[in-house]
Amino acid sequence: MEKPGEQAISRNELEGFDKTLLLRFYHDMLLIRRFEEKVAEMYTRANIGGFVHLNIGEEAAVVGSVTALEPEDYLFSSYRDHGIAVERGAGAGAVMAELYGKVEGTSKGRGGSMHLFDLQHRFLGGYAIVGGFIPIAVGAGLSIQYRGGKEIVMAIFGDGATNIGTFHEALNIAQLWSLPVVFIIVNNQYGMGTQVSRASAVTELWRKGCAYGMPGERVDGMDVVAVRRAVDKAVSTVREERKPVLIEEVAYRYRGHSMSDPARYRSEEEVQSWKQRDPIDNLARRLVDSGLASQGGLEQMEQGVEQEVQSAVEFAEKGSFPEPSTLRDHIYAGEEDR
Ligand SMILES: Cc1ncc(C[n+]2csc(CCOP(=O)(O)OP(=O)(O)O)c2C)c(N)n1
Ligand SMILES: [Mg+2]
Repeated sequence: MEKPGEQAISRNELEGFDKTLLLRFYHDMLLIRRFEEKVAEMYTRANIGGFVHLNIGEEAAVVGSVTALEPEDYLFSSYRDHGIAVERGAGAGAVMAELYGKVEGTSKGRGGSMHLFDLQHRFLGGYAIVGGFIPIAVGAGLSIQYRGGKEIVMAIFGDGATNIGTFHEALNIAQLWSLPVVFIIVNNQYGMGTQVSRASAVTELWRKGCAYGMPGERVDGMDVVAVRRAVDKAVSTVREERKPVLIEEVAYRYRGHSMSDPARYRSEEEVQSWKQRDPIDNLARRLVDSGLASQGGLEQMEQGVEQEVQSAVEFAEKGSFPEPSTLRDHIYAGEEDR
């Protein structure tokens, strides 16, 4: 039963966000959820190989962060990148094809799950080394500054990455040289099987920016509106003042670290307690309560999303595997090195 005053609260929470944008948030989060569920299914059926890390549970963090960027901005992410690439515009079909190892994929079938890449949408990867790409994102910021550009860079990584040396080196240089980078930590509580409190001396991870005089904040990563509000603020600081900001989005991954992780290091009660705050259900309830959408309208949107995911699978299945003769194409080594 709804408590008195709840509607007014939901309206207030959604203030400043128009209906079109809120419905887009709902659509995009649902698309990521259904896409990832399909990836899990296709992995189990051995249509997808290698390692696969899903964004399920982190949809609000992905959508609230990535939608705050302009098309000319640059985006980097860890290997947990399917939802991020889809949200940036790479296309569910091209991302699925990459997971299938097909030439129609974002990296011509050579990268797979952890190495999605889409230059056209300025999504510069997909990196498998924890924390390894954070200095590369800072390098992109330096390049923008050097050219006198107006773009900014966003780097999205996990809680575990904040314990890696490169994170600290990157934050230091970004602040020292006033580089236009939004650093986003998706704190999903674990780095593989290790809880944040067992790996990090400081558990409010955004505070790590204080060591470098970098402003930041922590936000509820299960609430897409809260995420987008915080990231909007960070993006405008970075864009206008040309200096970095660190945001921590507190979320949870519902599945194991990768498809091969049975997640025995946490209790079912813990997982269920986070699912109570599911980002998609949470937004659906607020949309309906505030009269911005009807239950029927949301169900119709869900059918459309399922169709989009089905089309992505068909696109991937119709695609072709790279010809063995092209094995040495698209690599850095020159002709003389082959
Ligand atoms: C430098 C490095 N060390 C270890 C690993 C193995 N490894 C892969 S993912 C991972 C956990 C990272 O956790 P986090 O940064 O919180 O990201 P999440 O997977 O939770 O999104 C580890 C230790 C790696 N890929 N790179
Ligand atoms: Mg983590």
